[in-house]
Amino acid sequence: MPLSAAMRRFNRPDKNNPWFAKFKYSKIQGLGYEKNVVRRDCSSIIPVDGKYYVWYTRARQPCPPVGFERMTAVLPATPWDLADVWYATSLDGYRWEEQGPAVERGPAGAYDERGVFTPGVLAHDGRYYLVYQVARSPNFRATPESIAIAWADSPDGPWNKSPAPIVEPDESGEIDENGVPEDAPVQGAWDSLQVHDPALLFREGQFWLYYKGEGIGYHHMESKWGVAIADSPLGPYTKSPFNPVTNSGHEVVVWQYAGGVAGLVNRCGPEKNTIQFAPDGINFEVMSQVVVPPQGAGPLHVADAENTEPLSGFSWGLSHVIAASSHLIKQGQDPLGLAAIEEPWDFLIRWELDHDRRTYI
Ligand code: AAL
Repeated sequence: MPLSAAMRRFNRPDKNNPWFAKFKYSKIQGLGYEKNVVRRDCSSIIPVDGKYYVWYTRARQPCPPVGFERMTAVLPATPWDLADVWYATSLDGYRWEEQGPAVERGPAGAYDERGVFTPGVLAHDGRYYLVYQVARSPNFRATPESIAIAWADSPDGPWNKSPAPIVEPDESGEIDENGVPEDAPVQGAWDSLQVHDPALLFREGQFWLYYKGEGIGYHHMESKWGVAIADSPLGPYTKSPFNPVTNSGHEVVVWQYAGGVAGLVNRCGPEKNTIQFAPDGINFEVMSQVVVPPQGAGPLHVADAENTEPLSGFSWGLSHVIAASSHLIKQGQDPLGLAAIEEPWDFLIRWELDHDRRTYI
């Protein structure tokens, strides 16, 4: 049978592809919708002594975000402004108990004065490491954001912060007095404005910190991922000369499989909504196209050696719902009753793989 080009591409049997994923979503207890409280951008989930632990951005805000033009010392510019990293535990992955802050904003003048948010976690050699975004004050759209780290001997803390950020934006590019990064007269590198969404993996005896970059002179939805590598968890981290390692992707979601690194590439760029795999951690290839993926997802962490299938390290977890513009509603699905929510307070839900592969939608 002759095949058109489109049908030759479609012929790739995604339904039988072990990298293909569909998702089911459900409400959870303890981290759900709450007026004036933002919960979003969770870490991966790690099991410790029979309990699941998760870390996430948490902000109590007096009003919905007012934007960068109107923000003040107390009025938030964005849902993740004026936030701290909190954590919660659960026995079953559905009923969560919010435990309180793990890492909080620093004092006036500190590199993390305005916000600590969007954490990733790594348990390694009996220690726990949280990597997260930090924002300085004042916080404008053009203020660089960096990545910092804190470590503890227990997942319950106390956490010891690094004296300085461990990954900074590239120094290229220039923004003019209008302060609009997209309109910058001199374009910078792909990660010259902000480095975001850190996720830390231990592989081949080194610490691989994947992150999202946004650049001066680019639209902020032109984000891509890079990686910075260190011999010790606290650094120093060196950015890979191959960066960026993806041409697409927003929040970073990575897991280990067969000695390589897999990732959910979400929301931004020509390869959005794909699962990709790099056997060497650098050279990512598209393995499948996925349907309605979770936003800001944190999967249950599974050790590399136990990941027998491509998606064993990406089987269930938490993710956030941007209440005001839920992608689920846009897709014509509203299993969580989001359309009824009046005010835009982001919250966490649970996702899991949907093994019904009969349809793509
Ligand atoms: C998220 C993440 C980072 C951004 C913002 C909060 O989805 O990509 O954390 O800074 O949006």
